Amino acid sequence: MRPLTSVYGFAVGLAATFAGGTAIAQGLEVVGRPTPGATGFQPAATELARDLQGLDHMLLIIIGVITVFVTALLIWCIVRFNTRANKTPATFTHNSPLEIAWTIVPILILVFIGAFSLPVLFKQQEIPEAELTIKATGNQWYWSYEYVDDEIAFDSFMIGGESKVRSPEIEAELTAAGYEPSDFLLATDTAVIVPVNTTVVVQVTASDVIHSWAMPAFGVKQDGVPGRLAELWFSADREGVYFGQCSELCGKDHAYMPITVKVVSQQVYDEWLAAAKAEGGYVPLPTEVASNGGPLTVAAN
Ligand SMILES: [Cu+2]
Repeated sequence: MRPLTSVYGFAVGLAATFAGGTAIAQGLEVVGRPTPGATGFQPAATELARDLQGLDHMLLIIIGVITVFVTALLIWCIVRFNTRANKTPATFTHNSPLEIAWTIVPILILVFIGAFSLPVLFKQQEIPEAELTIKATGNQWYWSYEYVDDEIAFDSFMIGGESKVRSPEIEAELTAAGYEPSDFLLATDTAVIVPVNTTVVVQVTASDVIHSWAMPAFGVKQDGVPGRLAELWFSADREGVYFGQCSELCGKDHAYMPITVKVVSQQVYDEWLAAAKAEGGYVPLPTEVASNGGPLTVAAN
């Protein structure tokens, strides 16, 4: 009986994997994208994102306990001390031990939260030495990227950004670029290509109004302000395709300037970089990239 159930479980798991839409774009798994109806976080692909999500879960527990405690206290007071249950109310106005307690306890809770949240904040804000520096400039309504040490620059427009309405033509365009039709509003014609496990520093600015470069799965979001150069950093530890969006209301097409990042192996990155340098701008990733990020090789036998 047991082998049969495990085979069944395996089949169900396999079916779920495919039905669940482990979408593959250009040989890379789409890891970071919003899920309709979901309320949780996208899968964390950086230490920063894991820290943020851990902090959020811890805060949820603390908030939950406090909410339950206050609600229970409220209900107890309503039931125990209403005029019918408590005909002769007490007349005291002070209770020093109680007042000291309800001042000290919240302070301790805040200090406890601060002890966990400040290190997370500092880790985001203290920019480490960059192994790769990319300048991201927000424009109305697209992003421009410069690989500052490699003299490559390109713009990144939403696929289907001209009409902004999902149509069979745009779906065909998405499919041709290696995306799912449901990646409409997220996929861009070019992508930020970065190697896995590499400290990437993104210098964020803008040319016209304030924009914001945000990548949920990396746990980063930074406003791009015209005339200023702000920085964010990440080191993605999982190869794949990640989607983000401009996160500062920047005009009528704010919703149509998404961000696509592809995290690839060092080898694929080096090949891409050489090709992009030779071209003097963006080149697509080699389409035959195996899901492990390495070049797809055909067995010789
Ligand atoms: Cu914007």
